[in-house]
Amino acid sequence: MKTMILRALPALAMASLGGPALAVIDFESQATGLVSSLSATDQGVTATFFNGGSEMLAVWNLSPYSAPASWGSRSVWSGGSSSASGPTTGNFSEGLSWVSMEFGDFGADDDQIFLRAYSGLDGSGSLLGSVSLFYDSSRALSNADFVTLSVGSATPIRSILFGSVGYQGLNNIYFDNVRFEKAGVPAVPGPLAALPFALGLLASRRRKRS
Ligand SMILES: [Ca+2]
Ligand SMILES: [Ca+2]
Ligand SMILES: [Ca+2]
Repeated sequence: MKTMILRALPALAMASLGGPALAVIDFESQATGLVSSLSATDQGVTATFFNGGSEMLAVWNLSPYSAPASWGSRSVWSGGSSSASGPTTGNFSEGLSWVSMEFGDFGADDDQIFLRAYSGLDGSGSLLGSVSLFYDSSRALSNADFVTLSVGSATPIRSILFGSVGYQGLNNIYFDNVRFEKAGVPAVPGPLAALPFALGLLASRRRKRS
């Protein structure tokens, strides 16, 4: 039994030093093209994105257009086949304490980019946070110029509404790297609390050996 605990210790210590894991949805495993909805899972939380109605999302490979390397080879265009008229929705299978997203496009239009968080699915319930940022027409992903919007809340976040008000007042912006933390996950992970005990055990075992 003690041997098992000792064997587990290095892994335990490694996990603790890394801190709480941050979920990241980077869309890299998605196929390019138009989709009515897009789902991805990380850290046990499934995120589902859609525009609703007949409006689509479009998965693009922006690397040939000199998008930032951190955007990889898959990103999502909120405007679908043309430009969506309303915000894009993101639903989460579990409540979150914090969510952030990266946005940008290739100049051409002024974009008022926004991210709003809600306690219910599909933008229902209480508005828990709202951020907005102006990304003028001179700014472009090809200059590694993107913006990151984030919202945190003590009440668990179950959905977000986001996008831009851009050309002709429509929602037309690329987004990528959706990061989030599950609600109720302590800042110090569980294994760290057990570490002093485990180290004490290790010390006592070493003393017995010597
Ligand atoms: Ca990506
Ligand atoms: Ca723009
Ligand atoms: Ca735009």
